Amino acid sequence: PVSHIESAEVLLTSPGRNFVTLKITTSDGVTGLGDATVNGRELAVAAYLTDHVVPLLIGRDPANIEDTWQYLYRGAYWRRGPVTMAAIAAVDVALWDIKAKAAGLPLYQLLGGASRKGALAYGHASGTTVEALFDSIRNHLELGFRAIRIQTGVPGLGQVYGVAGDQRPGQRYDYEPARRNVVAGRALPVEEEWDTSAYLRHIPGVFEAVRHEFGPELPLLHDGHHRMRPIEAARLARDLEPYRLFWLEDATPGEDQDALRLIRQHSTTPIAIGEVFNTAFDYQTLITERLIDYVRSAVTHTGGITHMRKLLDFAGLYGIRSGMHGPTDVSPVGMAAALHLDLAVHNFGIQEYMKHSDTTLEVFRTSYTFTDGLLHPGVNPGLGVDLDEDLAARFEYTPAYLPINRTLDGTVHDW
Ligand code: GCO
Ligand code: MG
Repeated sequence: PVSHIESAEVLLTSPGRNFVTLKITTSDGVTGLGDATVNGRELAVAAYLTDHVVPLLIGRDPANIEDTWQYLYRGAYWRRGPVTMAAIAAVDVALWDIKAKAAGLPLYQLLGGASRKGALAYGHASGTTVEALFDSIRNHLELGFRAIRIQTGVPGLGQVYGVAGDQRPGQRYDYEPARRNVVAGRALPVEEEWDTSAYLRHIPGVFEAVRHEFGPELPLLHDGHHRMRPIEAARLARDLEPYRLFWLEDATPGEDQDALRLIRQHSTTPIAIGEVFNTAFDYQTLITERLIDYVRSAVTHTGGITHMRKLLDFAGLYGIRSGMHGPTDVSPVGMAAALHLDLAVHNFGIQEYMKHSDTTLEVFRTSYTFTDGLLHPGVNPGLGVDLDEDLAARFEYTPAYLPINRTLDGTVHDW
C-alpha cells in the first residue's frame, strides 16, 4: 500500500520574530516542513492552512506533489494572492522535503542536481550616514560577502526603512523588517516619514562615494522599496548608471507592471522586482517584454518549489535571472528551499541573505552554509532543516508589522 499523509500541523513560533511552519507527517513516519510566513499577516495564513487546507490533505499520496499543487490552486476557485500562495507553498515545500528524505537525497538532486558550487549571496550594508555605511560595507566584506546591498539614511528624515541601527564589527546587524508600536496595550505598525525628492537628491552621491572608496568591481545593489513614481524611478535609474549597479530593486509599486516599461525606456540600470508578487502571472508582461532583469519572488510566497521552478524556467527563456527574496521574515525552512533551487536552476543570478538571529537558528536547525560569499544548502536528505518543537513552543506569537510610510504632509505613501 502506498503511504498517505497522516497529519499536518501548523506551528507558530516567535524566536525573535514570527514564523508560520507547516509540518506534514506521512503514514511511513516521514516528516516534511514548509514555511508559510507572511510578515505582519501570519495568522491569516495559519487559519487558511488549518481551516481549509489541512483537512483536504489527510489521506492524500504525499508523492503526487504536482497533483496536490493543482488541487489546491485550481480547486480553490479563488486563485492567487499572498495568503493562498504562501499556504500552497508550505504544503508544496513540505512534500518536496518528504520526497527528498524518502529518496535519501538533498532536495537539489531531485531538481536536476547542482549547476554551480554555491549561490552568490548579497548582504545588507546600511548606515544612517555615509561614514556608517562605509563601516558596514567593510564589515560585510570581512564577513565574506562578495555582493552588497547599500541603503542609507536621508538627510532631513528620521528612521528610514532598510537601515539598521548601530553596528559592532563582526556582528549580525541586519535591520528587522517587522516592529511594534505599542499604544494602550495594542501593537500597531511603526510610522515613518518619507520624502522622495530628498531621497532622489541624496542617493546618487552615496553611490559615487561608495564607488570611490571601494572601487568598480564590488557588485552593489539598492532597494527602492516601491516608493517612487515611474518618472522618478526612471530618473534615479539613469542617475545611477555611472555606478554600474548589479540591480535597482522595487523602484515602483509592484502592481503596476507598465511602470517598469518607463524605467526601461530611460535607463540600462538592471531592474529587479517581485518580492510582493505571488505567481508567474504577475510577471507575464515583465518577462515576455523583457522589462526586468531579476525575479525577486521567494519560494515561500510564490507557491513553493513547484511554481517557482516554472516561473524561473519561464524567465530563463527570456534571459532573466533569479534573485530570490531572503529577508529574515522568510524562515530558515523557506531559505533552505530557496537554496536548493538556487543551486539547481540554470538561470540563477543572486540570493539575498539576511542571516537569522541565533535564537531563530536554535529553533530551526539548518544545514546550509555560507563560505567565501557563497551559500550552499548542504547535503542532508530533504531540505536539511529540523525544527525543535519544544523550544519553538516557548516563543509565543507576538504581533508585529512592517512600518507604515507617510510623506511629510502626513499622506500615506507607497511602501
Ligand atoms: C528585502 C525587503 C524586505 C521586505 C520584507 C517584507 O529586499 O529584503 O524589501 O525588507 O520589506 O521582507 O516582509
Ligand atoms: Mg526588497
